Amino acid sequence: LLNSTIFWDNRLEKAGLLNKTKIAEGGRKLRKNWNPSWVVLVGNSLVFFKDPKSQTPSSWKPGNSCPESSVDLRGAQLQWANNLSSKKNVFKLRTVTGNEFLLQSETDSLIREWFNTIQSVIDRLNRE
Ligand code: I3P
Repeated sequence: LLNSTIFWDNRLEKAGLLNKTKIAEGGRKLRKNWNPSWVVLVGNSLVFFKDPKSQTPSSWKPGNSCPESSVDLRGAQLQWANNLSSKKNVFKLRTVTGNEFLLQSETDSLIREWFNTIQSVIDRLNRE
């Protein structure tokens, strides 16, 4: 556990609570289902954890908690998507496999930070 914790700490870019809904799976449209999600940007992946009420910044680490899903950011596309929701501060993440997520926060500065950080990881992967 200690080694895997150190591994995660070294690759951790960002973690926090966002509202999330998946809107497409493999290009097929899904019905929205907004839920708060503990979101962790680590290495080349965005990892989602359920039940944020039981999550703390230490409890999502390997061995303590099981991720709900994870997204490979290589080749992914990010765009602001306030046209796709009645909520404010929404952006869309589309993976190469055609999975699409909306992520949202009521806090303007927070959602901008998430957008910029995820975009910088995508840009880094595109340069590799
Ligand atoms: C949806 C729900 C979503 C809403 C969506 C509704 O209804 O209200 O919150 O998305 O709007 O269809 P239901 O619960 O009956 O599925 P936003 O909150 O993002 O606006 P949409 O169909 O215009 O995407």
